[in-house]
Amino acid sequence: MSLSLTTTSPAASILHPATEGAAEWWRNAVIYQVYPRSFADGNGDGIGDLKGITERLDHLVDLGVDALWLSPFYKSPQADAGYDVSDYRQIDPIFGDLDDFAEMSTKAHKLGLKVIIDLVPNHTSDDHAWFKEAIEAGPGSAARDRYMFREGKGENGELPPNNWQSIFGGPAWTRVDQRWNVDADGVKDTEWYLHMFDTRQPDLNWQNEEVREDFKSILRFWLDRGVDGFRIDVAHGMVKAEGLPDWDGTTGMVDGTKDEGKTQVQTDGTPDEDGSNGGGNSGPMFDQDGVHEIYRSWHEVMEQYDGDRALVAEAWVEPLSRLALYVREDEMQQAFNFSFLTTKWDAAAMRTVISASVRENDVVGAPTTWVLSNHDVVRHVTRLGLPAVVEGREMNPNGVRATDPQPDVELGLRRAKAATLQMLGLPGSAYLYNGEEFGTPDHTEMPDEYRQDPAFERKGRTEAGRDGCRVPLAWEADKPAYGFSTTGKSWLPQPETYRAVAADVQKADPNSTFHLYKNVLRLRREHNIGLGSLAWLDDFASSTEVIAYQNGDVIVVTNFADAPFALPAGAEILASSEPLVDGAVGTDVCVWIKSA
Ligand code: ISL
Ligand code: CA
Repeated sequence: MSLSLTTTSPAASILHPATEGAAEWWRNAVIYQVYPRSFADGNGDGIGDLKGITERLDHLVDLGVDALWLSPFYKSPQADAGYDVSDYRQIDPIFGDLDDFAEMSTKAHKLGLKVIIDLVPNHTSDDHAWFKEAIEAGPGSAARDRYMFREGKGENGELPPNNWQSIFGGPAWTRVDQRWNVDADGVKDTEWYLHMFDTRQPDLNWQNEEVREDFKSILRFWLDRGVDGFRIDVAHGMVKAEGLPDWDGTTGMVDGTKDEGKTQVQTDGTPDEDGSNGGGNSGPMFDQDGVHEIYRSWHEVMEQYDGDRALVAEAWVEPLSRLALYVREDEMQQAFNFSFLTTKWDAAAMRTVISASVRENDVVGAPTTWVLSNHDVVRHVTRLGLPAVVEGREMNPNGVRATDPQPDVELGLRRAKAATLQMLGLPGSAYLYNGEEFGTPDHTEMPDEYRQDPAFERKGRTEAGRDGCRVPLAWEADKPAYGFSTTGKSWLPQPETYRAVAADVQKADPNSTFHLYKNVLRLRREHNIGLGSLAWLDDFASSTEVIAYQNGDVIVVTNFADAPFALPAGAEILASSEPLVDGAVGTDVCVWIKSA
């Protein structure tokens, strides 16, 4: 039997009013994340670069996005794929130079695209001049005060200053003499330094005035070069609790088990009423109130420039009411909604997290920043195809490898397309991760010897880590490295499955994932969805497994039920994640229809 419409007219519960009049561009923008290493290789060395990006910018216009965000391209020893910066005012030679950046950004602006770059203020590389100076200068020096150096505990300082663990695994402290022989004068350097990530990523001391001043100057350096905004890495981590108290939780990457009170991003994807599903970091190293003062000061810097420049927070913070504090009027403009990203594929769970997101952001007058995939998580096309997805653990694993349960590829793609349509119909801004418009999956069988994510080794090879979602993109099915580079080189191996998701194959097929994305992005613009409103149509269907909301003149319906859902006769279909069968919306399908 198929599910049907209720006979009474649908009652709407209005959650979010439309934004009136002209608004800043970031309120409704669709922003495309370019992962520079993996987008396009312009010089054949197998690593993506700025020249490659410039050459492929037309694709972003064809797709129909408003802006691009580039993951870090700064000078870096690449111990964490560039999230370990040794000079914030230089481009790493593997990506090009400042002229290549200017060329890329000029072309992007000519094409009408805004450019957001990544800023990494929580930590530097151990190759940064400041850190080298700190090691040289020794305990008590002004140079050491820029970082988090402390004496150890125990009789001879042999124990770390506290029990914090690195997000990437292992202790969050390294003792200086474990790495450097700086006891020339016969005195051992027994201070420890804090690194919430890799040993090569020392945390900065944000109580230090010089650190604060320098980052404002870095903002200006890039604002002067025309960037439209910054994505702020680990935006919830810069300020640590006074006294650096011990913490009984463990720390880690996103992980599929829910465990209250842990710093780990552990979630089974079931949100509470406030939107929390365990997908946030907590503990004395995260989300301290003092961090907001920094963003207020950055807001003032941004204000001095024209054109509504924007800051977007990468903050794994829950509940959503805490996350909303980052986007108060005098702070940042956007904050990635990771509670949404980590929510399982389930009608009630989706409805709960969407409601909480919009409600909490409305309190501070900010748009919600929707996202389903990025360079740190299993791509949603793969994630949603994993077995036992609704039961928990496999929902948000830290990577998938050959020995793990493999995804159902067809189911994953079906659900991912529905999830994307459901997301893009919502008011607010949305981020896409390069390749998702082709249905690009993770490489879930990458041999371990290729892995480069520092978390893989630091976790004792117990989790695959993030390399699977970072594989270079496929552009031309029949070219070497699927057109990623001219030489066939590729810094991570591409699986055979990438042939079907190559851009040229996708663009030639009118029924492809690419054309679905392109069509929906066009509709989103035409119907002013991003600045629109959200009203749940409570009685749209007789089953709670079918959820429907109205945004302006568009109704978005997602069917999570096992049975097909029959649309009203004559319903005008604007877009559908899968073709309808006899006018009915199948299981795991999302449709956009025109409201009567
Ligand atoms: O575990 C998390 C997400 O899976 C978060 O706790 C954590 O905040 C996140 O991993 C931070 O990521 C960012 O900073 C890292 C870098 O490796 C990531 O690529 C970047 O997105 C360190 O700079
Ligand atoms: Ca290259």
